Amino acid sequence: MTEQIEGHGGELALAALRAAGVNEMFTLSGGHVFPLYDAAYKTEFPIYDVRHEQSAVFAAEAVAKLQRRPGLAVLTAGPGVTNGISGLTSAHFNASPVLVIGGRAPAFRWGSGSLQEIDHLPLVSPVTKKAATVFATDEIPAAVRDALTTALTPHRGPVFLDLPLEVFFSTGEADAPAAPDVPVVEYDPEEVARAATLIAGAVRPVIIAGSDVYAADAVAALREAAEALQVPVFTNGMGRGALPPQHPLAFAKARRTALRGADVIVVIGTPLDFRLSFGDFDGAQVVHIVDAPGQRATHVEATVSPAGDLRLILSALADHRGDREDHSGWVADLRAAEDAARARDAEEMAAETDPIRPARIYGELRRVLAADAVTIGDGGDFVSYAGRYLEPSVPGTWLDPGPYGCLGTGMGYAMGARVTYPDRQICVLMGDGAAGFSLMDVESLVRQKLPVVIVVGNNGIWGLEKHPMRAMYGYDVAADLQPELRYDEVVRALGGAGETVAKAADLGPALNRAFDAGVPYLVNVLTDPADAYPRSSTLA
Ligand SMILES: Cc1ncc(C[n+]2csc(CCOP(=O)(O)OP(=O)(O)O)c2C)c(N)n1
Ligand SMILES: [Mg+2]
Repeated sequence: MTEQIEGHGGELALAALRAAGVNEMFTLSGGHVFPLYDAAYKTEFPIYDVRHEQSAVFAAEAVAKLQRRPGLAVLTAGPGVTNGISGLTSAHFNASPVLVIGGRAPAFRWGSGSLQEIDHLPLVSPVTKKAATVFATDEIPAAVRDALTTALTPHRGPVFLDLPLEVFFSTGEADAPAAPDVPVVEYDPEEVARAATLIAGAVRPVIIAGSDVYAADAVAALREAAEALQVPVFTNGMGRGALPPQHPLAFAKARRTALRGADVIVVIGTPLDFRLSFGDFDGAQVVHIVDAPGQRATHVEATVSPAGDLRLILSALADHRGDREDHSGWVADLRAAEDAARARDAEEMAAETDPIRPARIYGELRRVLAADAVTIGDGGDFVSYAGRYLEPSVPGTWLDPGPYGCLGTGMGYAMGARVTYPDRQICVLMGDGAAGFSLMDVESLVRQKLPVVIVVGNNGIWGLEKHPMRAMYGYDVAADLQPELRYDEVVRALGGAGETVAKAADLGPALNRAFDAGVPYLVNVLTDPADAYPRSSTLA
């Protein structure tokens, strides 16, 4: 007979969460969710609390992204849940297995006007894989397990459950929950064979690998496939670092040359979206390898689009034994373009300008960041530069907001990263505009002894908007911030530490102090407001 468990709704939910390998919750207090706190408190399950619900969801998302297991945010009914919606939406775009458990006004008097009474489901359904209300206490463990199974099944994504007050606080019993049993998405070997033949027969093939490759734990298989077929690899999102920068097939800076010159472009584990010119590559054939059939592009037709478990598909590509074109000339051409771009970047990263340009900050950061440091980007131009100048060499160390591009991930992602890696360097690269969304959560980090380093590129403007608006209209509005604002003093007031840096020569020592501080530390770098990240169009 299956073992039975008994307890209130919080205890039953926690049993299922533990069984699924969830190790912590991120939350902001609300009476509707007290039973989960009670269950956690009594069994020493870690609770991390924040100052805005979106930070709780972003923290859960960072855990999910980095650890490839469910991240949990617990949000109170009504405004708690609605404040979490940008986080849920980001998780939706990033295919992150996040579970949000919401409180909910009592079901027995629904419609009578209880405090914070709103039906969350219509609000969260469009941005979750599954959203449901659990109406019986006994059903909570099965509902949690089902939700987590859905979240973890490729194509992954967030899920939402809410529990009416009386369901949460009542006592029930259920079978002891088991871990989710995540199905393997089977691929069509025929399609993979066609893809392999196309890539092997290409003269100038290119691979672009994205976040789902890391999420599927397919990094080693990617490397094997690239090596077997001798294809240069570019990465984005959580795919960054999949091949170390020294690898002969690892490329970052020759992307434009590669995409213009390629005859076959293999896009793996990332959508054919605006970051990849919507899959339109001037006549090159496209192989789009996705983790589930629903991820195949509908706006553009790939030559072949295998769908299924990415590790298995990439291993099958690595095993391809047919004829192969010699790609060495193509790889050498790209290497020359890469080296030339690298030399230009090196100059910019060493530039002695006054005011400081963002490139120099990254030049200095590269000296102090350890290989396994987690870097987090939250901002506009300042983060575009981070993407260009920082080169992750360990997979799963780069957290950008993803294609939804939501500002405000910074402190939440930092919290999730610190909880994941108590001993690594965690470094948030933040625009001064972005800082406004989450800096108050430095208080949460200080209080819960979660030190991180925050480097603010302080140009006194919403740079990524101001420059394009000026270019478009000849003037700009709503794009200025207070120049030279002391964000470091904000962090000090919240119990952390920091300093302002105005001269390039002072950057290195400041960063060293920051990583040695042992408390949240903000390095407020005054940068040149005239500096604009070179891009052809921001609205494409
Ligand atoms: C929540 C949210 N609001 C607005 C935007 C639009 N937006 C994108 S980048 C940007 C400017 C960011 O400014 P800052 O963080 O100071 O970085 P900078 O570009 O100045 O380096 C804005 C407002 C967004 N992406 N997300
Ligand atoms: Mg700015």
